[in-house]
Amino acid sequence: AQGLNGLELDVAVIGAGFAGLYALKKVRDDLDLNAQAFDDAGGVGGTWYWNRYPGCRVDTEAHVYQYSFDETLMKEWEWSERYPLQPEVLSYMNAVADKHDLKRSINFSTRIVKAEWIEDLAKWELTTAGGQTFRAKFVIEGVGLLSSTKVPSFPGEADFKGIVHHAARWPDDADLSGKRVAVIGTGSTGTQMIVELSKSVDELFVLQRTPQYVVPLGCGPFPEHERARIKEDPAAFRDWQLDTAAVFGFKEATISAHDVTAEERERVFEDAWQNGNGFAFMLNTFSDIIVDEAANKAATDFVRKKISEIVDDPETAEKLMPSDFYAKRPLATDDYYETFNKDNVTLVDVKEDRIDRILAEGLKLQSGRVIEVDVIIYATGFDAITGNYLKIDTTGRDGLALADKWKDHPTAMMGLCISGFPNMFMIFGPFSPFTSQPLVHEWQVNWIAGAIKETLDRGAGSFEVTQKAEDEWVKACDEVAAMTLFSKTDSWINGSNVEGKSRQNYFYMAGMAQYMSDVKDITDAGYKGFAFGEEPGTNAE
Ligand code: NA7
Repeated sequence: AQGLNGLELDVAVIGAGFAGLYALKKVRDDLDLNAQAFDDAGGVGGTWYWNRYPGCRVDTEAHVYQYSFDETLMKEWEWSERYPLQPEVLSYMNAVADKHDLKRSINFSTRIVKAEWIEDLAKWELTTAGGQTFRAKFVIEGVGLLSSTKVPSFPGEADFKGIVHHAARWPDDADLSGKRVAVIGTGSTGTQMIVELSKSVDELFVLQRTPQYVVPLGCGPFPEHERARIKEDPAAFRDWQLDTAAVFGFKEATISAHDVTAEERERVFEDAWQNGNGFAFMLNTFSDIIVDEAANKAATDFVRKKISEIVDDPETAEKLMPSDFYAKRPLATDDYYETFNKDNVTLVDVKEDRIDRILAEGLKLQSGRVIEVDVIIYATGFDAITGNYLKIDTTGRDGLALADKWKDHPTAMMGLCISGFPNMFMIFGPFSPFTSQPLVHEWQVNWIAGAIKETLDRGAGSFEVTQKAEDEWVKACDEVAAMTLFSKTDSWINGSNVEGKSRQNYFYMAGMAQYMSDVKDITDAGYKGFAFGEEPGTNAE
């Protein structure tokens, strides 16, 4: 098919998840530009298109995990649950796309594999997996923070006679009832799936490498008081949410864990446990859980005590107890620890006894123990933050490859731009605020649209952040992150889950309210630290 060959766009949006959908809407309808979006998936949804594993649900409250740009929809949409299951999130995203007639501008099943800046034209040339090429003046990448899957490779994989699934590539026709199943990984994905699968499979083996602190989620019907708040004034509701540090539906605690008695601390943790939500347990109990080792220990002692109370078998309880800081992406899943009391669930500590190889009948551990299963499921996570950008072979100014720029120590400006890559924007790229996503995507997309408009209004050919400004932003981010315990704890947040990846800070940890203020200062100062190049592009200094 002729298809995309020769197409000339104002804006190419890569991705049709929460980020890409709104970016398309914004530039196509509000800026009235010639824009199209591209997605590897067969429909909208991004993360929510791919992640269909049993038990998959959003663990951020629905009232913050939605768009705010369409106030009518915000008032009319009736979430059924406080934390909706994946099909409900996906139907919401389809409803948004349909209402705003976005699908006609989205090329589904179309993976962008290459992006090259053409200096003479001041345009990007994009190539699809099918080998078609087209051009766009601007590129907006809404490719996802957590979507480049990471699957370990074990010897003997080809020998396995059973079925293998990856949580983020779940087939609709998978039926595990009555089967013997091994789940590898106990992060957000693994914990949700483990609880759900334990209800239907014959035998479930949980292959845990590093235990994590898992608090209850607190599932239930969508709270009526939040519905009332939204209906009354959607914009005010949105602004209130954004004016927090982490945008998880609450103003973070301001009291130190040291400033209350031991009894009061216990009561605060117990209330948070009963109410559910991982981010609330971490950030809305005390102000210093993520920065102060003693405060952090108070939280971890509480969770360890819960584990020993809930789990019947003391040996299993011991294995489920983490010993590192409570400073990873906090997990929240109802009935997680209770699940290990079920007769059909077995915890296997694969840190103590590593997975040696795969056999025809299952997994063999280093001790020689064989776990016989019909199904192996990988819930082993993602090459987060930078991974999906690097899957696109991207070359910027002067032949600079993104893979080279990011080889040793990735840097970026405000999570939005990369020096050397003019007219290219990211949504929630590296050095974005550490927050929940949809409302922050909107805020970032609005900024991107403003920058595109400014570039066009000035008659400029290109818009690019200087290396100096980028370095300053990263340095400031690093200073704040170094004060947190996230920097001392291995997880995808600092890249330590992927072998060979730079272990470093990747986030702006000073919170959304401060982020908006910092970005606004830069913008109001005439895009300080950015260069507008002539049309067609010239070298920006
Ligand atoms: P995570 O949180 O990165 O969790 C991955 C899990 O897989 C974690 O328990 C890992 O153990 C485990 N893992 C990874 N590789 C292996 C190998 N080779 N052997 C055994 N176990 C392994 O990914 P999720 O998908 O759960 O969640 C990602 C984010 O999506 C989440 O934070 C939310 O924001 C949404 P490890 O801790 O590395 O020892």
